[in-house]
Amino acid sequence: MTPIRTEARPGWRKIVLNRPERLNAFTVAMHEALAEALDEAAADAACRAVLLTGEGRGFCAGQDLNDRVPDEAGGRPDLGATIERYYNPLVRRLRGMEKPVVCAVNGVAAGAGANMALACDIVLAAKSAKFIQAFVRIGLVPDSGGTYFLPRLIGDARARALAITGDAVDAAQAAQWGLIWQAVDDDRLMAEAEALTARLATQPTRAIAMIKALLNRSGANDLDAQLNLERDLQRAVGDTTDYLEGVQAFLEKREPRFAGR
Ligand code: T3D
Repeated sequence: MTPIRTEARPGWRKIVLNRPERLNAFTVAMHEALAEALDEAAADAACRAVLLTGEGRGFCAGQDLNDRVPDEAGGRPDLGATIERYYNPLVRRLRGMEKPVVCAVNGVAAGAGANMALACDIVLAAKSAKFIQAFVRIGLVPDSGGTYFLPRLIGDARARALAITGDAVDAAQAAQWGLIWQAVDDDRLMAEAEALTARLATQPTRAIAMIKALLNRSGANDLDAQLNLERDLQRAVGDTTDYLEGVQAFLEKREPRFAGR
């Protein structure tokens, strides 16, 4: 069974983590297949939005711990090397992709699985889903951007408690805290996530790419630097066909037909 499944839809792609028997935990093969699927979506001009989700009852349980047993001589895996080679590039791919990435968290999201979801642009979760900073439960620290995303999304007090205790947060609480966009009834999750992704695929893609770039920089920039960046990107987006269409459609009192360029 292939660890990643991609479904092409009109204007967008659905990428499914596909190791349900292990709650879609990461192996090297799954990392490599996911990287390839994301790169293909990024490179395809006809794909203007991406939906990421998991097969089965879990979203993603982080690193597959079966791959972390010391070898017969007691040799330990170099965790820094796998972070460098797989997890950090994954977060950078999601954040850096010049199109919106929706995440439908269909079940438990633990460890790097939880933080991969937080790296996406808009996160919907089934009400039965849980987010767990599971790292401390096995003697590790949060990775995949957890210590970056958590305090920015939910504040220092909640970030510290979640990271230090490894306690689970359910989807409703996560939405109330601002960790995710919405908690959705389980039987509505996929329809709502697909409808949202399909809608985003009809929006001004270049503008969305620049919105992502602005928000990605806002945590590190001071106000002056951010104002300058807004000026520069507004100048750039003002040259797109979609901007002309947006203004024209407004003046003609009709819905815009954005081409994504
Ligand atoms: O290593 C590095 O390179 C550094 C990077 C690290 C990144 C990380 O993500 S570290 C964190 C790794 N993940 C975890 O520690 C989570 C481990 N899993 C769990 O704590 C629980 O499975 C869950 C809380 C996620 C879900 O619990 P529950 O009760 O709903 O399901 P379960 O029964 O525990 O799991 C179902 C099956 O999936 C089970 O297999 P079985 O018994 O049916 O054959 C279980 O062993 C398997 N599974 C779940 N998570 C993992 C896993 N197998 C391997 N690795 C997993 N992470």
